[in-house]
Amino acid sequence: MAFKPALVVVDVQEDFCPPNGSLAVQEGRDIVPALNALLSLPFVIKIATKDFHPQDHISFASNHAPPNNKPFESMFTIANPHNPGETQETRLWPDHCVQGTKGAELLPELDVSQVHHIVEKGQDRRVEMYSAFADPFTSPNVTHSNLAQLLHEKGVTDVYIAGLAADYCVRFTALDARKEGFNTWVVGDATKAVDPASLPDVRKEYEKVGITIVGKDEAVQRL
Ligand code: VGL
Ligand code: ZN
Repeated sequence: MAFKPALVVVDVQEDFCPPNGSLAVQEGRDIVPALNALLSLPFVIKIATKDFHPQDHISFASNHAPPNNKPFESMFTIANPHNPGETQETRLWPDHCVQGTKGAELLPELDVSQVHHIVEKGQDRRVEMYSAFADPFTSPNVTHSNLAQLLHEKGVTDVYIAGLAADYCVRFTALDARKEGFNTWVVGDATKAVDPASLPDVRKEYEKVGITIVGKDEAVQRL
């Protein structure tokens, strides 16, 4: 099968970056030159995703009662609205990427002129949605983006994923890309993590399912 690569640039938004982001990932802004280098390449389709929450989103610590509402620390059990027996433990966050706010905007230095399509995710207040494909519930999912359909329609064989954050939205987007049957590549030096200490476990998870971490230069050469 011919090599038909797609690029997915995940959540390169003000709230995930210093200096002012509410959920700033350390050095989050520093990956933009690498991302712009990737964006200049002839991928079949280049996609950017945006975390795009309503103010009452379930992942915001501010929407929960004390004492279990500490951003970054508290966990919350979310039930699948379609199947209340199915639950997910999720981490609570500071308010971030609220629709219509500065924090939800893509970084102005990101070369969005190269982006063909933007996927917004996390709009359903009832569920967390790290993956750009769907929320984590499986019986059934509560919300889907049209991303899998779009990539399949374009005949994509390989999905290259970069952006923020390596241990959350990049990770779950990569896992779902693999589940959709794509050869899946995470461009490691074009990501940054909320918890860098978690990255060895993320790497093991990728190995198990056949996701490969590549360097940006390797990705550039391949294209
Ligand atoms: C993300 C935490 C909460 C991400 C989104 O983009 O990795 N992390 N929402
Ligand atoms: Zn979020």
